Amino acid sequence: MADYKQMWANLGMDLEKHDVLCEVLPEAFGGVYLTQQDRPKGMDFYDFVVSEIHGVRPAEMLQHQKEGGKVFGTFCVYVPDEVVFAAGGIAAGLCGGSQFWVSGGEKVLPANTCPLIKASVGARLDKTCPFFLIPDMYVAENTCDGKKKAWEILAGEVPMHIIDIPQMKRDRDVAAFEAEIRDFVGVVEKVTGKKITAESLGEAIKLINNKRRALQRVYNARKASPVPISGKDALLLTQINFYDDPARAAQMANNLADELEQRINNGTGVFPANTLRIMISGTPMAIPNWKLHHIVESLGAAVVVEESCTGTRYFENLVDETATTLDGQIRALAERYMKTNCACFTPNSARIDDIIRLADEYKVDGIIDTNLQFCNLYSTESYLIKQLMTERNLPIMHIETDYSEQDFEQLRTRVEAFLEMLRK
Ligand code: BJ8
Repeated sequence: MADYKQMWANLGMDLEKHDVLCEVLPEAFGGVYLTQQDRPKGMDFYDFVVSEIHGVRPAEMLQHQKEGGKVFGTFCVYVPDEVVFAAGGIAAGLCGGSQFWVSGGEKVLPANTCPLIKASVGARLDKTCPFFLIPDMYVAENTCDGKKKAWEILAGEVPMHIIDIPQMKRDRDVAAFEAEIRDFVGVVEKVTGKKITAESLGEAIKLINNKRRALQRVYNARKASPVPISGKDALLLTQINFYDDPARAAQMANNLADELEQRINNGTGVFPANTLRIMISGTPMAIPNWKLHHIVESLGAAVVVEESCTGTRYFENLVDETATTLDGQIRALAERYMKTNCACFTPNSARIDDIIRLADEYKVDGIIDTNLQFCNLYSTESYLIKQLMTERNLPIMHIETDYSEQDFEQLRTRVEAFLEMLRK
């Protein structure tokens, strides 16, 4: 890795503590990723990004700020990145996925808070992640109780804009979200000092849609048997797409998709054709949370799809590109984002429909429905999901876990038993 020490020092990072992370991450990544056989060549780019994880993209963001641009850190897939890019800003997903940051969050949050929130708060307060220190503004939302209270703490650190996410999907809720996006346009214009026009928003909509289309191509390739890419690699691609430059992200994902489509033509896969095909549904897996995928795939099954915000929810729906006025574009954004099926909505039956549809499209043999510990929303929703999947004879197991390694062996045993049951 290039030397970024000065850049980190200028950001006010705790270098000593950060060194500990820099020591453990390559080993963890090597053990989980570099031991895989026959990985697509297109994954080299993502391996490089991980090898420079706190260097190369943060340096680009700082350069952007030096040139007068603004950076917005985001925490949820309901934040419309298009608005930020339309004003010449950079939007970067910030959710923390490492146990390393959890203790920092526990200093100020109740212990029974989900690890994603604790890690996100800890990464900022402990000053051990450049991504959390660079943004001019955080953009967050009130999807769950843990998040909305945590943002009040982080608001003491960074200017914060909260988007009010409706909890139902009636017409008036879509209209309310449209008004939220309109407000967000005003906030972004104020922070960046740039006017958002129908032209710039139209271009940003295409930019982000193109990234979504590229991810759709990669995921479509995962429908093939033998599957041409591991679930772990697909997850890494999606995780990196949250903060990479969107044009480059689309290009790299398209390059990977070209290779995967070629593999399908040649009948080449990373697992044998008769490998068990698993869907993982539930809470997002922020980088570097690869735990469950690693367990499943090291037991000889393939994760072929993720029904999550680090999976299909991130890219399945496109924004309508035909609107030519700002009003029309903002309406199109509201309609697109409100199609996302987060467990913070009630009812959320469209998520269950999605799981059934994805099980069919990706020809899955079994579903692992998972939630991060203390996530009441997804944990409660798992009851109905299990009931409805069982009615349809779709084998399913539920897992609640966190970022630690403590339950690794226990999870491994449970997943092994589930896979054994599927093999019978
Ligand atoms: S749209 S899933 S990214 S809120 S796991 S922090 S819900 S207690 S992450 Fe999410 Fe947006 Fe929904 Fe997606 Fe709270 Fe649950 Fe923790 Fe969660």
